[in-house]
Amino acid sequence: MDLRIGVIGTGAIGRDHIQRINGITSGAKVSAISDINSEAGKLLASEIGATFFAEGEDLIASDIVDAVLVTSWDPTHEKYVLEAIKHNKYVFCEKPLAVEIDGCRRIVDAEIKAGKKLVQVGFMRRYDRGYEELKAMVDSKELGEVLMLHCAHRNPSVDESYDTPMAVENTAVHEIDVLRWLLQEDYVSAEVKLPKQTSYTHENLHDPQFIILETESGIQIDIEVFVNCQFGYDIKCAVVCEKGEVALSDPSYTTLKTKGKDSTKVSSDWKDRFVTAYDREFQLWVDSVRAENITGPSAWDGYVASVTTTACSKARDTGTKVEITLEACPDFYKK
Ligand code: NAI
Ligand code: NAD
Ligand code: ISE
Repeated sequence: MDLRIGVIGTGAIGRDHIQRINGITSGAKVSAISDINSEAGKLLASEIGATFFAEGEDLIASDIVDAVLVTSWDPTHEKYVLEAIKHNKYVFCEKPLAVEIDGCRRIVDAEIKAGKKLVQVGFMRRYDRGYEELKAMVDSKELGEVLMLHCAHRNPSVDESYDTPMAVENTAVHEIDVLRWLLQEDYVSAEVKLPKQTSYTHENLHDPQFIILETESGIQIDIEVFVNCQFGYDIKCAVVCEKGEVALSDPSYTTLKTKGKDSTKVSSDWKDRFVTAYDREFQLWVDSVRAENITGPSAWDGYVASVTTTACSKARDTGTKVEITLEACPDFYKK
């Protein structure tokens, strides 16, 4: 029987994941949905033949839901993840796991108390072929030791609800997770520079921002976050090593030669740029839930990301270099 998934939050990414689960993923179907906007939620439920729940908590408790997907706004993630753990149900939570360190810690503690890995966080870049190739190269040591990384995370534009802290907490959080996975090292310090601003930003958003992280072995990482870059969705990661450099290339199926020019398309958004990564992420999540052995980014990874984003936010607000101190990873997450 298919795994019956209940989805909380049916906005941009919730709808995208629903289509993925029902159309692409094998072994799963969306059985229930919930959204704070009940009119839109009910309409979607009738279109896909799912049951609508006005309250996320009722969806989680329902016996037509085997596993939960949380794709609602960031501040709502924690309560739904904790509720799913309470009901001993597997839960996939879009990033960030919670908006504050304490919230992530409550989830880690609840999961350890439940005695079973139930939580996976939506850090889909670990499933992107480009990052996988970077990791294989780094692990092989063919280019010697890693010394520096130069990264960029550019979105074409954001709306007025996107503010200064979100550049770190909602956007750079992807680099923060995937680079730690790539290097297998934690961070020891963070700095954030606020360069000259683009005229395309708004009052509550300093755009762009420039983040500098240092890892345990001294690797220096710079990340440009520029969310009103206008020209497209552009992700860069160049790993500089002792004997060479390995970098992501822009995924593209074709190039166009015309009128004296040779050009390739730039992705328009995250849905397009990471489509294959999301597809793989969901297939592997469903397979691992069915096998009762979760292998993807854990609640601990969500917690470490939050410790790091909090340090970045402090660095930005104080204009200083902020040290990052992490307690030892619990044995529960080393299994
Ligand atoms: P959105 O604003 O398009 O959708 C959020 C939906 O959640 C809305 O339909 C809203 O009505 C609903 N909602 C909010 N609070 C709710 C509640 N308490 N109960 C039920 N429904 C509720 O936002 P978007 O872009 O879909 O982002 C959702 C989440 O996904 C965010 O946490 C974001 O960080 C994450 N995300 C992750 C991406 C990735 O690449 N992994 C890409 C885009 C978003
Ligand atoms: P969105 O605003 O389009 O959708 C959010 C939806 O959640 C809305 O429909 C809203 O009505 C609903 N909602 C909010 N609070 C709710 C609640 N308490 N109960 C039920 N529904 C609720 O946002 P989005 O762009 O889809 O982002 C959603 C989440 O996904 C965010 O946490 C975001 O960080 C994450 N996200 C991740 C990626 C990624 O690349 N992994 C990409 C986009 C978004
Ligand atoms: C969004 O929530 C995502 O997760 C996207 O991957 C990211 O590029 C974007 O900046 C976020 O707002």
